[in-house]
Amino acid sequence: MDKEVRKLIREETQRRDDSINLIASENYASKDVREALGSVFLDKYAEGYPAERYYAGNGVIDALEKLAIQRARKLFSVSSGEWDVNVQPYSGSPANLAVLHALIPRGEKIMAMSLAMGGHLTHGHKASVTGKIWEQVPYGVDRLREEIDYGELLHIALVARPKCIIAGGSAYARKIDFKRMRTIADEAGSILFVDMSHFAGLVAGKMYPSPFPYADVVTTTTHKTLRGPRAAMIFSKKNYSPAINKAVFPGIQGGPHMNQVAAIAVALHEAGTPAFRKYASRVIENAKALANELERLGWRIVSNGTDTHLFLVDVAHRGISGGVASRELEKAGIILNKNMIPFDARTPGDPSGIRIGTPAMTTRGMGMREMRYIAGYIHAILLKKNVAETKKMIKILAKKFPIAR
Ligand code: DSN
Repeated sequence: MDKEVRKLIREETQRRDDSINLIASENYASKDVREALGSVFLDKYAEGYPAERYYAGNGVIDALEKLAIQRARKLFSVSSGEWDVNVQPYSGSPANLAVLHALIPRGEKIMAMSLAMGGHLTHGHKASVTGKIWEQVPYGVDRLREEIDYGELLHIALVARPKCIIAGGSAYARKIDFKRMRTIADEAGSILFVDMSHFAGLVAGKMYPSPFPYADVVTTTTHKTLRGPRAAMIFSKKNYSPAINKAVFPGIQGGPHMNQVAAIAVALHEAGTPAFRKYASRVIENAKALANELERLGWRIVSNGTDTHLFLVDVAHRGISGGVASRELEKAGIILNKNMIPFDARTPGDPSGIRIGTPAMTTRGMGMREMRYIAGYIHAILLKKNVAETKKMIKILAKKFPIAR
């Protein structure tokens, strides 16, 4: 293998082993998922869909894509009579773009949680192409509880009459009431589009409400709580799927990355096992334990806690910016990201919060006891107490929970 790249792989492996990863959107895929990614499927062109390819030699590829689709339906308990699945999106951003491109005429309104309140860039933020082609009608959380106010959402939807309403985001710690979102979408005459990227693994593990009984379209990345490869899927009701399939290919993408599709199939199988269900439950248990301990140590947790794998800490409440907090923690071996909190008085470049997630460390085998240690380490580093000693303890703890190879 190329010496320089091998050296970098070794360094990255070391960095990971030595640190505690609390990035809410990251996880560690299994050896089987990685093997599928590096398999022969990586260099085959397969533009088109099963039995309708533009290149020859795709018999096995067709079987692979159909297997991934069948496993996706099985995992989320959706029927082939009602739902189609597209497993070709390269990642979450093209998946979301494809849905909008397929279903929403240019210039129309899409209603979504604003990025600053916990939404996602590709839900119509002005810096994203989705915010340039479509007009975002933002919604957020209420000031007091920092949770979605469904009454306000209904009001916004009835005034704006958006073509679609997007549920889901990247920094919202509470359960989303999909049934109410459905009612609101129906009253406003909107499509209900759920982006479950963050919590898909929790849905698969039956630890979070399923959006499928209520949504028209569901997108998800496959590498977050679902613990698969960097890729995405789109589930759509039959009446929407022809347009969505065309939007993915040839609308936005060329040949699908069939090694990703193979790895998705592996991950979907893994996510259907009893062990994964236990994993999903522990992810949430760990997030709650970490949030509770931080709260006990005097840190303000946005929305007072979490129902999921992630939560936000308002570090500005103690006079520290999110940027400084994430930098200091990184130096000590705790990896997470700075994040805007609802109604943030600071800027996205250096916001008031940090986002903390437990999927990765739960995969490495940590439990609630370790979460309490980590809370103590975060507390010590941010308040500059026993920094040198704490750094050592962080490294020792991280090393006790190596990444499976
Ligand atoms: N960047 C991802 C996250 O961190 O939530 C979403 O795309």
